[in-house]
Amino acid sequence: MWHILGAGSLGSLWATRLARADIPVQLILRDPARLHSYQQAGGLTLIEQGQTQRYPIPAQTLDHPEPIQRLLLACKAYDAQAAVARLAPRLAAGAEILLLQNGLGSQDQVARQVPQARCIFASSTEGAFRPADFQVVFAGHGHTWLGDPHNLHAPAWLKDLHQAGIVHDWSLDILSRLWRKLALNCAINPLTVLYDCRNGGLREHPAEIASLSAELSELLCAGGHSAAAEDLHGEVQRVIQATAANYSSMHQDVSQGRRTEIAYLLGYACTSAQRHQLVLPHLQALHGRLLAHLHARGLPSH
Ligand code: NAD
Ligand code: KPL
Repeated sequence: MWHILGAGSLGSLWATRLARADIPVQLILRDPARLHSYQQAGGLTLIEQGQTQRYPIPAQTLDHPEPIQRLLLACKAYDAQAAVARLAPRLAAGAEILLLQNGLGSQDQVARQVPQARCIFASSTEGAFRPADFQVVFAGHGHTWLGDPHNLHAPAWLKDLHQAGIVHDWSLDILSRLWRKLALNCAINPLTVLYDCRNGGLREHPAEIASLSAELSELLCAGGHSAAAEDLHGEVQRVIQATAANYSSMHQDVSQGRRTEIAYLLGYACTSAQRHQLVLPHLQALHGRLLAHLHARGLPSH
């Protein structure tokens, strides 16, 4: 049985694909009001390549007594620790938690909160969004890497993901994967917010992209992730080119007045630089500009 916390974009994308493959799934929703709205909706709807299908997946609230053996945590990084704290009493012996959060920092917060559970980290390039409550559009096929920095042994339930068509690999160095993605996000997303542009608009700022990529590479190497630093600048340029017409996830959050995951991306990078006593002036200036920008719009900076 998979318990899935959060009927947002990724949680719904995973829940519907697992349910479609006849794998037992239970959704965990915040409170009775949200459970009631879900029941009124009659389930989760997946929209994929123009096809719409509703799945009446069972759901329960956070404080339901059923024990949890395997939890997919599909909330934002800033909600992860509090959500897990609510579920801690329900975790069975040997429970496993799959963490879908982008960036870094929330995984350690969760692991500290529930030291008895095995935490598996994920890094995903899949794309999904919610056109309405309890509906999800599978917008971009991608890949999900899973790994556990403390235990290289792959869990047997990866077969469920195969069965559900969730394209994935078990990674023996998930931290490097997460750092590489964090570096790409730090080089691209904040500038798209500050210049209010699509990713392709950054082609007009090659010097800034080059200095940020160089500083992020230095940070990755200082943290022992030199493989993740390899040709970072080249990959940043390739991602900008390949996603030129898209707005970055952070741009979408800010333009829709939503809280960003800045503390788990650029904030985490700057704190880590301080810890390594690195002086990274472009990265630190970018952080300052982004914080001021968010502040001016009344958005949280953590
Ligand atoms: P989302 O905002 O669509 O969904 C999060 C859901 O979690 C919301 O429905 C929210 O109500 C719920 N939630 C939060 N706290 C809860 C609690 N205590 N109890 C019950 N429900 C709770 O977010 P998302 O887009 O699915 O993103 C989740 C994570 O995946 C983020 O870290 C994001 O960066 C990452 N990610 C998303 C995508 C994407 O395409 N959406 C792609 C890659 C990575
Ligand atoms: O992952 C991304 C995002 O929008 O969050 C891209 C733009 C691909 C890289 O930063």
